[in-house]
Amino acid sequence: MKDTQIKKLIEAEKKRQKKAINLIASENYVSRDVLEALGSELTNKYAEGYAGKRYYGGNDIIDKIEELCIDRALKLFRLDPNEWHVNVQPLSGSPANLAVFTALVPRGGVKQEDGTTSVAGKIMGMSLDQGGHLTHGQKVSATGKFWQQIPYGLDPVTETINYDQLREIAMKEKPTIVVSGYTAYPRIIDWKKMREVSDASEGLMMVDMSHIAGLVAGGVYPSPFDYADVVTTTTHKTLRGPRAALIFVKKDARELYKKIDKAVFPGLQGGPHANQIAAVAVALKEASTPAFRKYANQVVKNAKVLAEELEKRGWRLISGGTDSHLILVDTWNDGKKREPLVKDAAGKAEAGAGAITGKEASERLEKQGIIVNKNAIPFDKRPPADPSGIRLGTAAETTRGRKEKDFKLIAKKMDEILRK
Ligand code: DSN
Repeated sequence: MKDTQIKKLIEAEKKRQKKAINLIASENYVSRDVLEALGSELTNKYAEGYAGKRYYGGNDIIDKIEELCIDRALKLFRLDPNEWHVNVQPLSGSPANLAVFTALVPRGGVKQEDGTTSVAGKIMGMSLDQGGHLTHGQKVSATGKFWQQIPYGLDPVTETINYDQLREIAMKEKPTIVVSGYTAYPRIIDWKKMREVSDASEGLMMVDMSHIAGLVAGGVYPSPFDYADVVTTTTHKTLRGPRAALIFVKKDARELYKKIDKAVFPGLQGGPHANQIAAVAVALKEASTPAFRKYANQVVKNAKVLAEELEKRGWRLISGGTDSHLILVDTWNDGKKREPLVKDAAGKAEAGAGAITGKEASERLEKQGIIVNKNAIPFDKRPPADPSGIRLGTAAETTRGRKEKDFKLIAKKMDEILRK
């Protein structure tokens, strides 16, 4: 590279990534093949439209790449192309979710043929502070400005989803769409029960499986495809691909997929990024191998060990543990030091873990080379910029070959850093 300034910064970031222990739950390390596809000449091509229906010439090869990506996406999640459609063009997760709502949820303030003005449809989504994502209808996101969010949260005692409560909200509010799949929820989601919630409102069921897509592909987390109408996912978290997103849509008489394709292009995007689509195709092929299944299995095993080892040392975990790659730790514990749980060799108890805010915890860990993100915990009394917890994930370090014994050491080190 001739641009020495950028080259130096890339080298510095490479070095940082190599040295750090990366516990950011939404990050991973892609293969050389994925990087090669991303950095290829495919970036030079404009391809507005869809395969076989482009607005520019010279797209025969790009068509083949997009079709291959579609084929691989459906195969990976064991979907029949007669029953499921997938759009592989979304640039990332937020535009993918925006495209779904643009296509399927009525907007307010639009003059109708009969002279009346339309009322905005409702998106039922988990609140941000309970583990939901910005694009599931939060006020600060376009999805909360153009549509009305009907928020839901967790049970305050179990810190898990109370499906009966959700059904009641859905029956009362009648949202157009109910969104599940979260950004900070460590447990298995009962898709069948989420279907019942959508049915209670006679609405659509959308799953944003961004965090867990690699686990679903690897067969270690239940698949939402038996129940959902629409499934979105980013491709760069547990799925271990480039930054991009996919929208899967059930194909039936409602023809929702036609509306969604139109919302992606020309609704919200221009030319798709062919290099990104090729890189997604590479990642999808990698994710269909036995090695990836083994990887996904190890991700969950590692998360369980990390959770157990932290809990053993007195750290409170939201919902008491994890079923996935993700752990949410209440480091603040309402400002109270916890009872000591670990005894040293002489039988003397160590100081109790906590209380430390999420911000301070993440800063302290970073200074010692462990990267996490501060995170709100359900019913957090602290502000989002300095919340009560941290979020951890095992996908990235498992890619680097770390196993249970390594995560035991990581937990020990984290405890030593945070306890001081
Ligand atoms: N930023 C991603 C996450 O960390 O979950 C979601 O957008």
